[in-house]
Amino acid sequence: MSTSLTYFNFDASRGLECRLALTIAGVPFEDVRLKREQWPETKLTMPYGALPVLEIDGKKLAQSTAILRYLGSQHGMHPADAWTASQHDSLMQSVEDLRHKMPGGRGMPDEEKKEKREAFSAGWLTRWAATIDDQLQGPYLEGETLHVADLKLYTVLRAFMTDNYDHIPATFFDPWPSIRTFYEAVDAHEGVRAWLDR
Ligand SMILES: N[C@@H](CCC(=O)N[C@@H](CS)C(=O)NCC(=O)O)C(=O)O
Repeated sequence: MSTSLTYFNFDASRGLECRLALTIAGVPFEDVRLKREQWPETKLTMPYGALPVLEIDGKKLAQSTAILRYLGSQHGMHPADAWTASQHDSLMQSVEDLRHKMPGGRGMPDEEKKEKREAFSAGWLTRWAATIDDQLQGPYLEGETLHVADLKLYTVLRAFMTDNYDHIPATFFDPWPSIRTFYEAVDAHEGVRAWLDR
């Protein structure tokens, strides 16, 4: 069986969470990293014209959450119980909401970005954090067992914790200690470290 994961040449966002899932599931895969200049032409060949795309024996699967669910179901990293699985899906979808709602696209003047991000963090993001905090059994979402939903949540939190967003401090999640505990536990997971420190 030949497996590849195509994404851009950086370890973050939707590409990182899928690479982590493949690595931790123990699936050998080709880590295809596109250069920006390769994208316009490659985009035409990808379902929905976006990345990441998982390819197994010539068959393509797009959409990061679908990729994670597939890998999780195949490798014991997505709950077998339908209700619990749906709770994980719901959380993963909320991570996608966060990515889409984060204000401050390329070219936005800094003053406007500051105003929008401060309002976003005081409002939508605060509510999101409280909702996530409520669900974490500790250290991971479902206790001691790592699931693909943990990898998606970790990946989005990592961008905040590593000070990736202007005007939202890396300490933003400090009022929710279980989020910090969660983040540190996934960050220290041997499979996550093996990938990030390689
Ligand atoms: N809903 C999709 C979103 C995919 C997406 O927007 N990917 C970005 C990179 S993270 C992308 O391909 N951007 C380039 C483009 O849309 O042309 C998913 O979850 O995979």
